[in-house]
Amino acid sequence: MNGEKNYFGLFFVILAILQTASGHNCYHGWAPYKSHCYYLSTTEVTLKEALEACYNMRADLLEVKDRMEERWLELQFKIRGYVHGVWLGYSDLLQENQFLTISNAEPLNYKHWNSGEPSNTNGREHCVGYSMGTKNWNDCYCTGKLNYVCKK
Ligand SMILES: [Ca+2]
Ligand SMILES: [Ca+2]
Repeated sequence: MNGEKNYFGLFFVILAILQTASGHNCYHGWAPYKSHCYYLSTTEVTLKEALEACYNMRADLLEVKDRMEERWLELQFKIRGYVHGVWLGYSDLLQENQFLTISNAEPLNYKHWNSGEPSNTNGREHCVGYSMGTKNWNDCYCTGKLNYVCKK
């Protein structure tokens, strides 16, 4: 009986060592960065489709924490050949020009708007995309199509 218990304990010790050695617990196909896992899309979709895809994978649409994380993401976008941009999990649909996180409706801690943005062009730009061209953020139509990242 005791021996069986010890083997069981040993199993978990080995598991813990393996996890520490690999440094993360991300599923296959998800990229690890610090304590998070990222699914980077291979197609461009609308914001609604991106939200649904992340929800189905029990993750949030990308919210960028700081410049360091954004730099890492920029490299991932480049490597994958993203052309236009990437959806960010923010919107000002609730109140114009008050951008909140879609996951928790909280104000943004980190922002990286392009100069002159958010512009709310035609009074209809209520979603946010990272632009591959300018390497920063722009408010845009929610019905456009961009790549997306799910984060958990
Ligand atoms: Ca707006
Ligand atoms: Ca804009």
